[in-house]
Amino acid sequence: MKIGIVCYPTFGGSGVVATELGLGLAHKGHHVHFITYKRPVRLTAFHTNVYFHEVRSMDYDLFEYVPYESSLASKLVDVIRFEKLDILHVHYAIPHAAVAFMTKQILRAQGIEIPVVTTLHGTDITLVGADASFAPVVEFSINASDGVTAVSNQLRKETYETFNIKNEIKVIHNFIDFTRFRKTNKDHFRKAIALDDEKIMVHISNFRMVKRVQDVIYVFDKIVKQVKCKLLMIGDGPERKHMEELCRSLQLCDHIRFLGKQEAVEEILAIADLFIMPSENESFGLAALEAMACEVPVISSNAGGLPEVNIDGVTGFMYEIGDIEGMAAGSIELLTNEEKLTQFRQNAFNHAKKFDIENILPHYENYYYEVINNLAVHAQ
Ligand code: GMT
Repeated sequence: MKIGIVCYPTFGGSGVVATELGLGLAHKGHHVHFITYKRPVRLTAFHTNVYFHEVRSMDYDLFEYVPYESSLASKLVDVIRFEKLDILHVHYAIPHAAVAFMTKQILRAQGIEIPVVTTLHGTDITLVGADASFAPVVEFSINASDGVTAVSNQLRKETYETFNIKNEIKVIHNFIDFTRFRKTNKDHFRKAIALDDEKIMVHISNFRMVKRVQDVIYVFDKIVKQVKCKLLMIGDGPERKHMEELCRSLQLCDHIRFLGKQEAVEEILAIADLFIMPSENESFGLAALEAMACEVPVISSNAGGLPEVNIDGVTGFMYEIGDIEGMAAGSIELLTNEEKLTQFRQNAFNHAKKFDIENILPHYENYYYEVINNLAVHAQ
């Protein structure tokens, strides 16, 4: 197949999933065209069958906001026509599903029918999409897609609860590439970060409010009073400055390191003993799955789709949102019981295996064929 993929090219989960999916499909022989405003962060090396089309918007004094949607639609029309794409897969509904609709209409006027699949990732429904400034467009463009997928059962449910959706939404869980995410020996790195008798906790996020990063710090404040431990904070975003101030006021600076955005997160996960994700909302929690693939158990909230990833009492522990006492107690329990920690590490890895890209990728491939065939049948 010739597949077009539209996504955010940033460190965010939706862009990561879109890129890994495209690379996996290319590896299986499909031709994959990424169309976005910047090279996706995980699209680093040259790959046969992978193409990147950069969307450029013309700047003009009149534009207070550059109309990226128009530039993206124009680029899509061009790539779909000339590369003869079979299907267009857009990740994150805003604005990509609406742009896909516009593209579809323009191509239809030119006698070309392009099937569109929209994948819902989370905040495009739960946080941003539900806002009145986007909701009518999101609802319309989900209904106008030829196929719709959600990354968890919970996100599918919330989408039906939030909008008037007439389409069937198929759940295809996020996945992990075990050739990249696996436990490797990084002892030299561990020694540079922590003393031999210290444990290492890791948090990875975009430091937005929804991640409740302050809970990570408050939980760690309780842990460090009982366990020799370091905390690595990976990522960057609007809350980072506040979090650094909070660390200073709690006098935790000697124990916490902010490492900013990192590309090789698997190298950091390789030295971690515990991963923490106390989010207010999380449609899936890809960062938690990446940790589990590297044999790192997870302390998390029970928000959104997290119970589909982290199994309470097996791959880690799960608590109500904001339960700082509980999260600290669960962390201490694991960090002070080597036998239990080893068992949870193994359980985390075993559960992550269910999300192996090898198992999930065929679901997308089959779904593409189904959507293409349905459209062809209706066109007859
Ligand atoms: O977590 C974010 O804020 C980034 C966001 C994105 O769209 O890039 O992540 C969402 O999509 C990820 C990939 O499907 C999911 O693993 C995250 O759980 C989801 N984030 C939220 O629902 C808050």
